[in-house]
Amino acid sequence: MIWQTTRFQIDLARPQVMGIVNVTPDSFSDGGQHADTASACAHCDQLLAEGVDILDIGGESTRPGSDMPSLDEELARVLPVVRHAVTLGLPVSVDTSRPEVIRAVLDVGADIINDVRALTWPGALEAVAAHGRTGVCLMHMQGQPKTMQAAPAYQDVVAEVKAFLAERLAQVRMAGIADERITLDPGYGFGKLMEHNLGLFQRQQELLSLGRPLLVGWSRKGMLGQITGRPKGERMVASVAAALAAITRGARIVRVHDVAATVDAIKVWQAAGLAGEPQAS
Ligand code: 7PJ
Repeated sequence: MIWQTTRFQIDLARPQVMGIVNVTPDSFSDGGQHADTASACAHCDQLLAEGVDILDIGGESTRPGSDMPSLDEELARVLPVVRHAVTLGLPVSVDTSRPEVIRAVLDVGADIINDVRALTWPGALEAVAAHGRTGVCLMHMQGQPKTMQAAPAYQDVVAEVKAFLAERLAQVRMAGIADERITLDPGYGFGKLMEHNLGLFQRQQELLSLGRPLLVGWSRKGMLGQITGRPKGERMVASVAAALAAITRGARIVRVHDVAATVDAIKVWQAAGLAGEPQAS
């Protein structure tokens, strides 16, 4: 399978490492250490040196309980970093839900829109559809970041996530976005308790029957803290293990903070024959 993006056709025969570049003062996992443009750009360079396949730049913290920045603030955070990242010769994804931000970053050459709200905000779908090749990741979330962990509830988490992604996939196709541009994400930690995350993870392969590659993010998330008892700064090993488990369960792109470690782990997984093309179950 390939993932069509603005400038690159990403070959998913090998699992791809998407490296996280947060440009937020309140980001979930790195305490806002890349909040200024220069350090975020330097972080892009660092991840490139570590072997990252795709950069994912975000200016809105979507950690549980967080507020949205203003549009101007989000643009001021993201645009200069995207301008730098597109000079590095690898696909650049931008984590945003706002149509104005989508248009602005596509105008400066971004390759992928990664939307935790699956292009549900008015105008977002049209902004992506207006570009003929831009890639998109559609993620499931129950609720909104501000309140999503207050009382997540599901009858059948796998069925509900799958139905949501199927519905978004249909809408996105109807807007004229070709299948090869689309990846799907179950949205671990987004309006999900431990039991929901684990239930979804155990049956992750069922999502492959939607026919699109899966992108997943476990990196440093709360559930890994619950499992290991470790604070955010000490979750690298847990995050690498989760990334490998996700690949084994059919994910083709893993969104991570710890790029060098994940790249090494995937090389071993591949050499061992454990990272082959996934099968739907
Ligand atoms: C995800 C994301 C994820 C996708 C964030 C964090 C919270 N985008 N953006 N999937 N998580 N596609 O990094 O912990 O899981 S922000």
